[in-house]
Amino acid sequence: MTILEELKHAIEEGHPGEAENLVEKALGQRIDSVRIVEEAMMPAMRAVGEDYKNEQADILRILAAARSVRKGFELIETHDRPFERRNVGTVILGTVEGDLHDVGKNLVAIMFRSAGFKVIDLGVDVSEKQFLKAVRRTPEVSIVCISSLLSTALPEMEQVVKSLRRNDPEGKYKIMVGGGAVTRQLAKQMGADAYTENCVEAAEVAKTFIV
Ligand code: B12
Repeated sequence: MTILEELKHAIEEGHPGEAENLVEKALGQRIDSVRIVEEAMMPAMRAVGEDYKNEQADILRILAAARSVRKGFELIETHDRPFERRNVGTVILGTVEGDLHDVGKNLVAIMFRSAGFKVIDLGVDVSEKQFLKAVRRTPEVSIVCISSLLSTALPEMEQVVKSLRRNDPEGKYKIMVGGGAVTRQLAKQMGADAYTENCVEAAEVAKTFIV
């Protein structure tokens, strides 16, 4: 088994300590953080999500898997900090109010940081007010990213998009939306500038917004 296969397995089985060691080992071997996310973390969470859907995994296993990813990306974040010095642009990111899912959002943050963006992560359950406060406090912001995994949180997401737009008549920042509950069509209806299905594409599209 390659180290990334071992990591994927450790996440799927929900072993945070092991996942942390393997990420450390992978970084030590100079394996790029984008590959760690793309080839181990994303497929592992996808597999656990599928198992959950087919009732082959319970909430405890999902939480253990999510904790394993978190442990891993805490390490990646410390490792990738020098990237921020490139400062391609500033991104504000958060999961919308009512929604506590953060695994996907955190992977988005990693991808953006690896691409040289400064990321201000507002966390989960972020209200419209908090998004607005963050953009007002950050005049250099180039992109606002909103994540939602719950269909029930979509009206709130739309509200945040509309209110961010009203706040920015000159179009200084772009708005990107994503997460399992969002589709390209919904994103368009909400008036977002972009939607992508995964975090790797998200960082690629974001780069096209920076001139
Ligand atoms: C893990 C999980 C949990 C964990 C969350 C742990 C955590 N810290 O995040 C726990 C157990 C706490 C949980 C709770 C709940 N969950 Co839950 N959960 C999941 C599960 C299994 C996996 C989600 C995940 O981490 N996916 C992996 C990541 C990597 O994928 P992702 O988030 O989609 O992100 C990727 C892309 O979407 C994209 N992306 C993400 N954000 C953004 C943002 C932007 C701007 C862009 C461009 C891209 C982007 O990049 C990421 C990487 O490529 C899904 C099932 C599934 N198959 O998705 C259900 C699921 C999301 N949960 C669901 C539900 C209903 C709930 C609960 C209400 C309880 C319940 N009945 O299960 C609560 C809600 C709590 C709350 N208020 O938020 C439903 C949602 C249904 C719906 N459409 O509304 C799902 C789909 C399960 C299901 N089939 O019923 N959950």
